[in-house]
Amino acid sequence: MKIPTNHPRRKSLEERELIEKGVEKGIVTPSGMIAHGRGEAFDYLLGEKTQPEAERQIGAAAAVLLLAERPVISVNGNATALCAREIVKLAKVLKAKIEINLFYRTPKRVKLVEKEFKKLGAKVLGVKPKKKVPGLDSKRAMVDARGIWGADVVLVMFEDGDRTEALERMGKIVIAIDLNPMSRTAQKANLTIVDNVTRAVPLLARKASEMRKKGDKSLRKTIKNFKNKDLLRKIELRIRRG
Ligand code: PTJ
Repeated sequence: MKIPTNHPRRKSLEERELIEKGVEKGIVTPSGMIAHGRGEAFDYLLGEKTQPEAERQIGAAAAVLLLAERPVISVNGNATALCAREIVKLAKVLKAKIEINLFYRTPKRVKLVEKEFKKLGAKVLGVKPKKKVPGLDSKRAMVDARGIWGADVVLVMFEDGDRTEALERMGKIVIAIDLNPMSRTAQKANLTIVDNVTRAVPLLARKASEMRKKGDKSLRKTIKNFKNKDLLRKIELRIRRG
């Protein structure tokens, strides 16, 4: 389908196409379409734009990631289909590693996701993970010894909640990007960005690139008064009030 350039929901339709193509290629799992639909509904309620609260969350996330010693960006099928290029750019700015972590993990899907990142010149971890996150039953427990296993800060998206909690039990700081401020992931993460990954990831890269010139003291000041729950409540109210 050719989407007219002046279509009011052009961006959202383009994202839907990326997910559909991802499913055709086998990168996105069929349930990923349902996850995307959930996100689309919340994005619609948020006016399909980055809200002021999300801008604050992005600023704080940039500071935490820049202060991290071993940051890792965890990617799944949906994230790959929607914004692999932007994830690679973000990883470069943050000097972070990228690790594949799939809920519906199959060797074929892992290869396909790896290939997408290879095309962009990026090396990814998590292809043959040997470590297991304690207390997790799903395949999401499988992590790379050189990546998430030893990371101090993990950026997650399209998460299922359980892993966020399990990673925090391991002493890691978890930053989540999730359009639903009420989801378990959003509520459990140390820092949540309530925005569409297609906007949040490039904004985070831009913000981190601006902020990396600042010293650690200034970065720490950015996160000093950050209260995740307060901002989540504000965004929830924004959605409820319409
Ligand atoms: O790991 P995979 O590739 O095997 O796939 C796992 C899926 C995505 C199927 C699995 O993690 C899943 O079912 O996810 P959920 O529980 O539907 O959670 C996805 C969350 O991401 C929901 O809270 C959505 O609101 C949110 N979401 C959906 N689309 C976006 C989004 N958040 C940010 N940006 C989006 N574009």
